[in-house]
Amino acid sequence: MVRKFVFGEPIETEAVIDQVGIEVLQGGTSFPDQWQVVQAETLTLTHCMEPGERIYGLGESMRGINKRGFRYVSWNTDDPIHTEDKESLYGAHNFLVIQGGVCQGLFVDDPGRVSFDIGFTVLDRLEIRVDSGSANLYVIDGEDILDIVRQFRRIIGRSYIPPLWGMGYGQSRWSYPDVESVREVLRRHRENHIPLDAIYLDIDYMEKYMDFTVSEERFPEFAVIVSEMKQQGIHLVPIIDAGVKMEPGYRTYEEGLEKGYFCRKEDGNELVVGVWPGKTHFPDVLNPEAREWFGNSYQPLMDQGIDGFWNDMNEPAIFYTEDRLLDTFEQLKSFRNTDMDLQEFWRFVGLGPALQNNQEDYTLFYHNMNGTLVRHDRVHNLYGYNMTRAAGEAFDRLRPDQRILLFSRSSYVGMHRYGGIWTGDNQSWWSHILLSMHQMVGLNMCGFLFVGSDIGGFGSNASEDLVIRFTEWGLFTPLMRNHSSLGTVCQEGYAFSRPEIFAHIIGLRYLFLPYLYSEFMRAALQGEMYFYPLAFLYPGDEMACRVEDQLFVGQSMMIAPVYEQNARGRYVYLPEPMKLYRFRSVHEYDTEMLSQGHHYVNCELEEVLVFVRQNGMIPCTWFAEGEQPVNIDSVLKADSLCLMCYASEPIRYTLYRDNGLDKDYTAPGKWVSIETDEDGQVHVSDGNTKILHLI
Ligand code: MIG
Repeated sequence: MVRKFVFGEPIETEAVIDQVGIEVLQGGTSFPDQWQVVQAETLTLTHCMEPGERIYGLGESMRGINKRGFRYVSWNTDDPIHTEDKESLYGAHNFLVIQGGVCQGLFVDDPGRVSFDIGFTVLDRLEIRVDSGSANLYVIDGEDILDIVRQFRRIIGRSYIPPLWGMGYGQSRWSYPDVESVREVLRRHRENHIPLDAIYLDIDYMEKYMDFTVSEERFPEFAVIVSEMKQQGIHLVPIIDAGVKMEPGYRTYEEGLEKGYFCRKEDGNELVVGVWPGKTHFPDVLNPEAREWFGNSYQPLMDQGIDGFWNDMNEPAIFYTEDRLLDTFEQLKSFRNTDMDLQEFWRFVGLGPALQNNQEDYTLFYHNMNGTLVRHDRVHNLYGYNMTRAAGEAFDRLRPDQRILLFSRSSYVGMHRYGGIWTGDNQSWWSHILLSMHQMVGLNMCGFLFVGSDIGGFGSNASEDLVIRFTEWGLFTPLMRNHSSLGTVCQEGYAFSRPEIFAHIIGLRYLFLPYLYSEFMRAALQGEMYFYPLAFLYPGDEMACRVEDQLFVGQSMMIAPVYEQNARGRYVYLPEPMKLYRFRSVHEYDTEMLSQGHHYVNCELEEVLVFVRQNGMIPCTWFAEGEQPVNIDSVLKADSLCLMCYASEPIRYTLYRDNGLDKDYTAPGKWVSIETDEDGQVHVSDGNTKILHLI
């Protein structure tokens, strides 16, 4: 049951799109009594948490899967240092579920600043503060957490589905700045038998960082390059930044200016922001007309054969504004006659850093929302969402039958309908493998299924073993992309001493893909999770509820990645007996039966652990002896499957199979039923699929 409580004068975010069956109530009245509500200038909700209550959700945020014990602030921020004290990252996902005493979901739909103090200031107190004082609060009651998630997902609409090649392995780097370096990335992957489907183009492919342009010098005849890559099974995926360069003669700039589609200040002038291209304007993607226009700007690249994009800097990130810079010059003057005391010193050195993402800058400009001017800080968390929506809606208009790859850095609930996200600038730190595992759960809960983190870590120098372990986790994330920053060591699989390890473990992605894709589609079409924490599947098992470093991928497969330096194994907890597969390549593995309870399992650097649940079945691509996957075609062309199974009785699995390109997701014939009978024989409902082996 979903109830909507309206407080103050909420802003319509279009996060919730299906209002059918939702009871609408005015704020305050009959609000569930486990909450205390205070409505003054801000709106505050307080709940006293029982010792056994766990709080799940909040999408992309720091810390554990159970969010108890910290304060989180929804305020989309470009902050590349994800240490555990950070309250805000790139997204605002104000959905949480209380599990334990009560079982209740709550979505705080407000695009301004919202904070969640979950036992941080006071151990057992959960306090939610909505700064604007207005919000639509959706309260969801259900049988259990999965039921609540399903109801929430129904009202926010179906998740974005990428083309299947977008679930292949992608290699990225800031930057592969010219066609030669792109060709080399491809060549070295193929030489080392590391499968690859996509190469990402970071900002240097553009002409002077101007969106929708391509450098003639570094990528001459771009369309020819794109098609040359396609012929070799590679998709090029360019980045698009939020800021549009102020450059006379540049079409996007001239058009946006002429039509009044850029964000303006109170004085009517466009806000001038310094980002990568120098002086830029922000397209007003909250204005439906401007959004349509900005979306159409992707077309020229699509006409050159591009079928995937990633949207960056859309918090929106501000290096500095013209206004702040002038103000800083003024303040600098006051240091002329300084007596050089320490207060002065701190004030002085603080002037530079205060330029970046300055909160005041977010109060300087306005959005035209259906004729009403709304100051940016009131709707800050909607920017990345609507930039990506601009693209997503344009793709639906321009290429109605084709799936286009799309993911974004910044987001809000609702953006999950248009694209996926990556978790931004993580670091080559061991702790960030675990962080990524934690983030996936909260993200899945609010519909973000096509998600992943920069494999190997974006910032800092990566070591070979770290990238290997990171990849062993990343091969289960729907978006599987290795990406790293300018100025750090190269971290492509071939850049290290043992490229064969990368070939083997990345190959496993293509081995498991029939199952991973199927679970992805089930999650998208039925409002399910893709990654489940153990607590969601075994809520009655107290020990299972405590586990935060193992996840289920779908309901048949449990994973327990190794995320510690020098570890050659780890402890796992099994809520029920399982069959462990320890993989070294698509051909090499051993198995072990494990009982319910705690175990220490070995896992060498080049090994990947997969646990199959009782009566679970995991359909995999069948690779003949000596055959190694090259790209997604190796999966699509294979008409045979092998099954990882753990069953003592007949079992059944429904597998989603299609060409990975069309958008008629629910057309008949896409779900294939695979059954085993009493004699261990396998039956498939679709004549084209052969099952070769039970493994
Ligand atoms: O200010 O385009 O998160 O993935 O490589 C940095 C350069 C801008 C931030 C993105 C990162 C990307 C980088 N960008």
